[in-house]
Amino acid sequence: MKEYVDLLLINIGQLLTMESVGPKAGKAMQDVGLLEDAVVGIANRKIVFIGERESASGIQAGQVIDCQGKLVSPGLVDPHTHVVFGGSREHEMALKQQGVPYLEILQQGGGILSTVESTREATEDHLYEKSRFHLDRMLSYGVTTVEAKSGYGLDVDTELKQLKVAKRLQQDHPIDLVSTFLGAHAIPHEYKEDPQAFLTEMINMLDLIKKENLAEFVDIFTETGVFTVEQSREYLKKASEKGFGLKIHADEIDPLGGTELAAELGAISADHLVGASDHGIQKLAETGTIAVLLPGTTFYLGKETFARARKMIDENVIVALATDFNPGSCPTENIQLIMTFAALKLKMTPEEIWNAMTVNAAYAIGRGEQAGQLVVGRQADLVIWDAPNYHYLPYHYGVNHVNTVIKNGEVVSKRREVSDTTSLSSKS
Ligand code: IZC
Ligand code: ZN
Repeated sequence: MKEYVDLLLINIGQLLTMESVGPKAGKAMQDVGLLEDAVVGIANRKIVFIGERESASGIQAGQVIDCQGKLVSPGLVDPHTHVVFGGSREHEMALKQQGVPYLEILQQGGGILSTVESTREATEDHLYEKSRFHLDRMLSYGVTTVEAKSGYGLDVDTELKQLKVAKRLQQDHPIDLVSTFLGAHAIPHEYKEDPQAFLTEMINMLDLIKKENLAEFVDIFTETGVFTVEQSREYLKKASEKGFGLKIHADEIDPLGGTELAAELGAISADHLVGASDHGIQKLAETGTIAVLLPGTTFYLGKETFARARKMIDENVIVALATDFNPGSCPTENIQLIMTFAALKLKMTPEEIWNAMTVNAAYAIGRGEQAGQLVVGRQADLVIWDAPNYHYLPYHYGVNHVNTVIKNGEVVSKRREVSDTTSLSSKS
């Protein structure tokens, strides 16, 4: 234990350490590593001790934060976002209200292709500023690590422009960004008659992306009218040979078998999974490919049926949750809202939800050893919540419960002075 720390958090009502030796499946997702009446010491941007109230006695601190009995957790991890994009798609709301399906809007040249047009037109600096704005908002909601996909260029120059924006933000913004190349997000109009040639063009970018260290993962939208399972297999195999980790937008709308493909190829994650088959779920459990569920999207697409999270957890699939923040199917940076959807629509318990947005989310983007847990020696990414306990967040919905966000040991977002929230609930 150190005698001097830069920052000392005292009087933590509930501390979720989320301590774990790996990603969690099944019953292990019920454990949140809860400590009550805890303290946390931070020095040189890292966590140097975690303990009970008494363990802070005699410690000198540069700054002390009295958490007044509040909940403290690791910074949240959002493992699936499309945060870098031009324009917006509010004009599609009327179409949605008329019942025009998402994939039909895309077939008509709207949807993703409308965002592609705006992103192609935007300068790199404009995209940078706009993405920064969205990231600031994510940080304000308690997110300290984010995955960011490209996929609104669908041509070499614009895809590179998006990836460069993500790289600059990784350097400049407090949030840690993990970059994914989603060049295979839709078929651009200039390749409408020859999707294979388009995929070849995207494959041909991979060496440069690797050389410039612009992405760690490669993703594809395996969906009716976009890319088939066979095209996806061939494409992802090439990406894997070039050393990229794999992700798939799998069985989001139609059950094509992207889930099985993700397991077959050893993808790090299979995302969406609303239409995942029993067999696909079993394969995820066997291979350890992480299920990243995105209930905010299912809600926003107006669907009745959500991903079968209960079955997945019962069958020992590793489940993570994300916003899917994007301008079409889930325009929200509010990951806390996703907690409520996960509770009410996926029937996940509060403990499972916290694991799915910390430990498991970090492993879903290759950051399991850096983020998602409060353990001595790790980077100090923490959130102090205006909440008396961890059950409170999924329950009290639609608002921002963040009091203070600490990223790498520094206070980066703070709402207001700590006030007494223990009176919000009879359970303190
Ligand atoms: O812009 O509509 N599903 N890709 C696959 C998306 C949604 C993002 C979008
Ligand atoms: Zn997505």
